[in-house]
Amino acid sequence: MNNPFKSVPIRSYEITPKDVYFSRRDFIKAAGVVAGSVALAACTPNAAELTDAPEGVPGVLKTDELGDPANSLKDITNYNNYYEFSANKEAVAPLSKGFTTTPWTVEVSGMVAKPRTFGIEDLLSLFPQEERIYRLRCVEAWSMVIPWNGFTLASLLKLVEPTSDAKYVRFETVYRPEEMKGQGSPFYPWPYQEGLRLDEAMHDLTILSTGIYGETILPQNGAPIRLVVPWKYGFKSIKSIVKIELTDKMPDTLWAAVAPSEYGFYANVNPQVNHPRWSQASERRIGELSRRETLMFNGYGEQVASLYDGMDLSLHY
Ligand SMILES: Nc1nc2c(c(=O)[nH]1)N[C@H]1C(S)=C(S)[C@@H](COP(=O)(O)O)O[C@H]1N2
Ligand SMILES: [Mo]
Repeated sequence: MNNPFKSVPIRSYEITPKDVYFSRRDFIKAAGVVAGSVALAACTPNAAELTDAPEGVPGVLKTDELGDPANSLKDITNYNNYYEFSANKEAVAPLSKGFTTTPWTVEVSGMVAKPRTFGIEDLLSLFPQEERIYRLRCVEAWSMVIPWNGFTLASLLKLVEPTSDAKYVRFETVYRPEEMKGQGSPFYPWPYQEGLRLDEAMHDLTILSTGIYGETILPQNGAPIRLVVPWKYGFKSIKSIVKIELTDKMPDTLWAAVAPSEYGFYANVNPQVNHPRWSQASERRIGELSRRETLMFNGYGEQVASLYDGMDLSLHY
């Protein structure tokens, strides 16, 4: 075989239409050309990227508001950080297969006028589902573009009516060591927990997600419900949530407990503030060969920078 990458094992997510044939931008344009796009779809391993197409009609690649193509469903569901299952990103999908997600309840409590426990089906029927195509920037300096389905966290919080004392929101992942072998590790303070300041939680960009690419979200991505905060490092986007608590104290977080000098409470994506062990100035977009420059607030600065007016973001990392 005449494989130029012979000496290097190639993972499927590193093979993109660009490597195979021509650029993804040309690919998007070509999607309008029936014969061309069908031929290309046939020779690209990322054919799952073709979405929204009625049967027999060539699909259109989903893009975020910067024009960046969404990652394939295959990449999104096979390269995951989910330490409850494994610290190996490629092992999470097989290990989380069959994880029990029904029945499932989310308890919303603490400093609220109307505490309530929701069944997952209540959440799906109470709040209209939207699609949000967001970049997810992992603190480990890789990123993906993911078409989420979900609803704003604000719509849920408004329903339970936070009291005037509430300043923060604390989130907790399910604790189920029988099904999640990683929770047997003594090196982490389980269950996973995370937190947001109340104004961050109420921001319209902050969503709870129950789906990806219009399909029910899979266990590896945080089924049946997970947080997505697109201007923060991925670890803030806590998976498989069972508890949401309004509080007046800054919540402890799993990663800050493990390594406080590396993982702060804010965790805003910031190319100027490096991780103590590596640079945050650039990132590897899964599916691309050359690195990209990391954008301040992951490219959502226009919407969120004012939340941090007057704060020294190198101190409040
Ligand atoms: N409960 C829980 N939530 C979690 C994690 C985890 O290990 N456990 N990993 C976080 C990290 S580091 C990232 S980058 C994202 C990855 O989300 P994805 O696998 O859906 O892309 O989930 C976050 N949420
Ligand atoms: Mo991450």
